[in-house]
Amino acid sequence: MDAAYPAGVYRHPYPSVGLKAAHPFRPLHFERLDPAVMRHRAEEFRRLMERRRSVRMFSPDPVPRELLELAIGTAATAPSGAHRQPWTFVVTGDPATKRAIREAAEAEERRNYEEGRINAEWRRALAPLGTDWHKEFLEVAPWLVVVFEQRYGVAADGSRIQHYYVKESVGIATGLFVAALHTMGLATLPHTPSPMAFLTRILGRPEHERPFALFPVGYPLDGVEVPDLRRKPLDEVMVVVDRPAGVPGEPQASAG
Ligand code: IYR
Repeated sequence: MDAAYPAGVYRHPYPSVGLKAAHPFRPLHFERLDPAVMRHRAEEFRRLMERRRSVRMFSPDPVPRELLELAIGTAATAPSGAHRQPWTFVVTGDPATKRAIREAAEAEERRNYEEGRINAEWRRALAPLGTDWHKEFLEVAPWLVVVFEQRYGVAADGSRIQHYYVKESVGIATGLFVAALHTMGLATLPHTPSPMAFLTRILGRPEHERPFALFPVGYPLDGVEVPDLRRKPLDEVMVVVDRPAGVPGEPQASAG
C-alpha cells in the first residue's frame, strides 16, 4: 500500500497494487482552500450563474471562434461513462449552413405548433415563454453549436467502441458548456427542434452520432426582454436525509 495514505481509513485502497501495476496512475494535484475562500468562490459563482438567462433574440455581432473553442474545451472536461467522452460539438458560423438549419427547424416546429405535435398541456406550459415556430435566431446568431451524442465510438480500424451512460455524460458536458459561455459573457439557448435528424444530414455527421441539442451562441440583442421567471428556492430542490428512509428511528424533536 502507498505510504501516503493515512492508516486505517480504507481497507481497500484505490488503486490497488495490482491495478497500479497494470495501468498508469499519478498523484492528484489538489489544493485545499481556506474555508473563507471556498465560501467566497461559491457565492461569486452562484451570483454569476443566477444572472444566466436563455435568450431568443441574438445580436448579429461577431464573436471570435477562439471563445467557442474555450467553451467547448471546458465542456469536454466533463466526466463520462468509462471515460469514453461520447460527444461531438459541431460548430458553424456559415450563413448557408445556418439558413439550411433554420429552414429545416422551422419546418419541424411548424408541425409541432400548428399541426398538434405539441399537445394542449405542453402548449399551456410553453405559454409564459411565448415560443412559436419562428426560429430567426438560428440565422442571426453568429454561431450555432450542435452537440451530438456518440451512440458508440469508432476505432481507427473501423471497429466499434462501446459507450456507456451516453445521455448522462453528454448532459453533464452540455451543462458545463452553458456555464462556460455564460462565464465569458455570451448568451445561448438550448434548442431542441424535434425531430432533429435534419441536423445529422445538414452537418454531414456519421450514422453513429445523434443530435442532442442545438445552441445558438452570441450576444443578446440590445434591449431584449426575457420572461419574468423565478427559480425554485433551495428548500424545493434540496432534500437532506439524516436516516435511511423506512427505518424507524428516534422521533424528531420537532415532531414530539
Ligand atoms: N422545441 C420547441 C418547443 C419548446 C419546447 C420546450 I420543453 C421549451 O422549453 C421551449 C420550446 C421550440 O423550440 O419551439
